[in-house]
Amino acid sequence: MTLNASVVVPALNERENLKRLIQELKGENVNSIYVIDDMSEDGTEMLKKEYPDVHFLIRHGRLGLISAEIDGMRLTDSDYVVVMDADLSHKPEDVPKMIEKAINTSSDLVIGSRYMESGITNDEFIRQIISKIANTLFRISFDIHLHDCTSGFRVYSRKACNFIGKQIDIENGYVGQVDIVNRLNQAGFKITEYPVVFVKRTEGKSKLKMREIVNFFLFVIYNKKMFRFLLGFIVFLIGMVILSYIIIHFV
Ligand SMILES: Nc1nc2c(ncn2[C@@H]2O[C@H](COP(=O)(O)OP(=O)(O)O)[C@@H](O)[C@H]2O)c(=O)[nH]1
Ligand SMILES: [Mg+2]
Repeated sequence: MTLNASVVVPALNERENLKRLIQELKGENVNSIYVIDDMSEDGTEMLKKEYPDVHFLIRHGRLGLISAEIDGMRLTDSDYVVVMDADLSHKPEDVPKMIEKAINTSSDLVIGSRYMESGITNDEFIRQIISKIANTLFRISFDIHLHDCTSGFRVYSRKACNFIGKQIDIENGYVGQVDIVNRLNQAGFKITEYPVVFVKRTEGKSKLKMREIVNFFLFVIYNKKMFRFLLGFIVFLIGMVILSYIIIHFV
């Protein structure tokens, strides 16, 4: 049975990865695949001829990861929209399982989670550390108790897509992933996770730049709760220093 679901794949210079991904996705019974390409220089556009049944949106210049995902959501009216990376880090075989989870639990967002029980990642050590710190800070700052809010492997319900499509000021870089989780959570949408196996890319390069990581930390720290947390921590440290001084000199 074909699932009433579309897959949206943001892609920037991922030609070889895309070929494999499209082949593998075709075995997973989704009803359409949308590739949102930001004028890649590696000939990704040529794949349009090779795969006439795949929809390609070629945008004019690098317009950003989250805007690519949202443009993809706007192009389809399927009940569910799966968003996944082009680099084969996200396994197509998890797609139907994540959709099933969305249906069975009436979730508006199912996050493919690397960090919940049974989730696995073989990503580079330093990337795992950054990703785990990012998730922990987000959890503390926004008080959202999920394991992997930075994951880009997701299933959205139509209702969630319509909601996201109307938001005009969502962060456009990688930090947009947590911005979306926060907005959906605040609006009362149901969010669950599904354990996935994340596989480190073997072809092409990551587009994650230092600037994106800094943006993420600024976003999390600017949130009032994190600001209060940091302020509390600094006051605590100053208090400890004063107390130690008093004990050493006067007691
Ligand atoms: N269309 C589009 N795709 C992007 C952009 N930035 C990243 N991507 C794609 O988004 C996905 C995730 O990016 P990736 O570099 O793998 O991020 P990482 O897994 O965090 O290293 C990949 O499919 C990229 O090709 C962008 O600005 N525009
Ligand atoms: Mg990747």
